[in-house]
Amino acid sequence: MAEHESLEFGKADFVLLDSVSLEEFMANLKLRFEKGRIYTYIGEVVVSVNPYRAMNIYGRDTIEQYKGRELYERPPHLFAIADAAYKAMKRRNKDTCIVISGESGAGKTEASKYIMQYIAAITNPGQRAEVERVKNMLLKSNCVLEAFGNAKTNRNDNSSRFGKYMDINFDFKGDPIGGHINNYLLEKSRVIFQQEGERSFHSFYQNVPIVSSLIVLIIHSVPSFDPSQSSINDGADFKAVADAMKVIGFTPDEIQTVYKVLATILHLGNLTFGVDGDTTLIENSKVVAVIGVLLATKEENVEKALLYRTVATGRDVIDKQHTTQEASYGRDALAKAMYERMFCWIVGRINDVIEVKNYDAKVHGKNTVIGVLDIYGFEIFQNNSFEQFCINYCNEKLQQLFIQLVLRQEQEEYHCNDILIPCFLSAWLQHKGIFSVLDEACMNVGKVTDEVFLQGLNSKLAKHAHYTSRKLSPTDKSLEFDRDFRIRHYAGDVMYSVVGFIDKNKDTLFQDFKRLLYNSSNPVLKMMWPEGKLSITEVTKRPLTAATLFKNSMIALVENLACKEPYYVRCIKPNDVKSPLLFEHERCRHQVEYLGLLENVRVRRAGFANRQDYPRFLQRYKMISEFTWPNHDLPSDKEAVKRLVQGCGFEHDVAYGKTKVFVRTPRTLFCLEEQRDEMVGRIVLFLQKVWRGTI
Ligand code: AD9
Ligand code: MG
Repeated sequence: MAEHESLEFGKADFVLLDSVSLEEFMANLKLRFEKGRIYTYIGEVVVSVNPYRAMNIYGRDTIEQYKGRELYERPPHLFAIADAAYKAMKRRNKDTCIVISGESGAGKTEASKYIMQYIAAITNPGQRAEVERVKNMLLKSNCVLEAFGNAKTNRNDNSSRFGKYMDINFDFKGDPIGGHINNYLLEKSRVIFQQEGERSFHSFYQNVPIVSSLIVLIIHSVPSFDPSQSSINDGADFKAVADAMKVIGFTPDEIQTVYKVLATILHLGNLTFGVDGDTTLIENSKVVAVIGVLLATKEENVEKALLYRTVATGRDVIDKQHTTQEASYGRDALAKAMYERMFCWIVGRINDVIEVKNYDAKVHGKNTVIGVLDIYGFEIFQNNSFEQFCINYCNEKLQQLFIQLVLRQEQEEYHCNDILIPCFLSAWLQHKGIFSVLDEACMNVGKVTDEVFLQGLNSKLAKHAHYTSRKLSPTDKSLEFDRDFRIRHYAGDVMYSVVGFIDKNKDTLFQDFKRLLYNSSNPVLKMMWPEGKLSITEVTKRPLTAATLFKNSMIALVENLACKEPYYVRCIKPNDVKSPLLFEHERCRHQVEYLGLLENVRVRRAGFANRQDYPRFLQRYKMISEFTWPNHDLPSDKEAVKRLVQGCGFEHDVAYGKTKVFVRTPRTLFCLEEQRDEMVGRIVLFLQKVWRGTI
């Protein structure tokens, strides 16, 4: 019996459970996890449980086993999904996408890397140099983006603090010829603040030796920065990142500028302000001198940008002095903005190198795409702020898309093939309104505070079943402070503190800083800040808020995914202590429920496990029936398929749509596959005998 059918490892597809109940689902998931079978199907969806240990299942030999195979021929694996997406793209010219979801630490980023490695391994059999170059760039880009966009959090030592969608473009031969990365909202506040036990972005720690030496060289001063609490091998990672940046084609000047930006941010962290009478001043002015050197600008320009703001009043332009509070706000905004801008610039530079150039579809055929989505997972921390709200909103959006694409799409397919299935869909919440209340609050003239925003939420969402706050539920003990509000997300209740929402949404960076950076004599830095070119009188437009930008980028992302053929990986985190042995039942059950996995199984079971159009089905199985091998004389392929199925005795498990045949359970497919294997074996044997002349 094939391994994927063996009971010892549980059911390889949840559709095969004897009955669909949460208990059975959980028992199967646990059994498989304990037996080291971390992947299980629901039809074509892969459910993955983070093993928290190195698994010997991603090597060259495993890749070979999955290459070109059908989904059900091998035990469940990410490679099978990657191969299915690849086949759909290559054989049927479909743009596909692989959406990887699950909460923080569930294994999304690791999965996305294995998928990319698989695609790289199975393509370019002709070893074309240009394709090899592209593949190498795509793989190397992961390493660079992780260094600058990931950080240790209390949920995950390598947590993605940005969302990433990567398109891989293929030519008519099915070889990668380029790609494009879209990045979504980096959690830049981490640059200036980390919760207890967390770290800033890996890049700061990896580059400590080089950044420090750079600073010592310049001014003999080292920023106070604590690179401790490292469970991560920063030294080795540094080498890998430096190498990857070189391979991608970052110039030495560009790499130096990156170090200088990191060093500047570290120094900004040491900068403090004081007052002397009416004058705001910088207490440690030596730091300003260092920053001036690092940014290739005059010390006095740095000082002025930190202490004054240029404002236009009618026709006059005046320098208005900051209060210490404003100056501190400006300093932090500068540090965050410099990091974010550098990150986006790095993504842009990678895109310059990997983007498809000189591709003429008329000459080369259609350029098809596989998209891989790896975002930050749903998260709840001790303190949750604007960033968590955006991250959780993003996860909510993707969950909605899953319902729409996987659950609803199945239904639609049966409808248009005149087959009806019952509806098991549950209604998930849509978080409408919070972003617009936030934007409204930010638009107010006069003093806008977080409290005003909270009042807005309280009045707009008072009747919303999924929203509450201390004001609305004064007796609720969990809402400890006046500033707290709580949202019931699909994946759990999250308490947010309203503090900082307005500032983070407005995301103001004084124009003076933009001009400072644009006027740097370092051309790389200057390039990162083109808008600094505008003078104070030319800047009129109010920039879009962070919430609006994020929401728009999410809408665009969802539209992009929705027009591709989707493949899903649903990741589950088995415990909170990163243990390879612990399957925390309650924790896993919660994830199974909110991911809608049981609904997924029900829809799939009530519907059909597999569907193929008649010619494809016939092509694959025609050798197992005397009525269809080598050719049939029936009036249509549909009739021929019916005849074939009758002959095999599977009629009870099959339904016939207008254009497609539907097979209810994978077991039937396994049997068909086995019979096919046997027949192919016999045919080969027969032909060998013919050739040898023994027949
Ligand atoms: V977050 O939303 O970015 O915070 P992810 O991306 O879901 O999160 P990640 O892939 O980073 O989680 O996995 C977390 C850790 O689990 C990894 O650093 C590995 O130590 C571990 N992991 C995850 N998947 C595997 C795997 N297939 N094999 C071995 C794994 N270890
Ligand atoms: Mg991740």
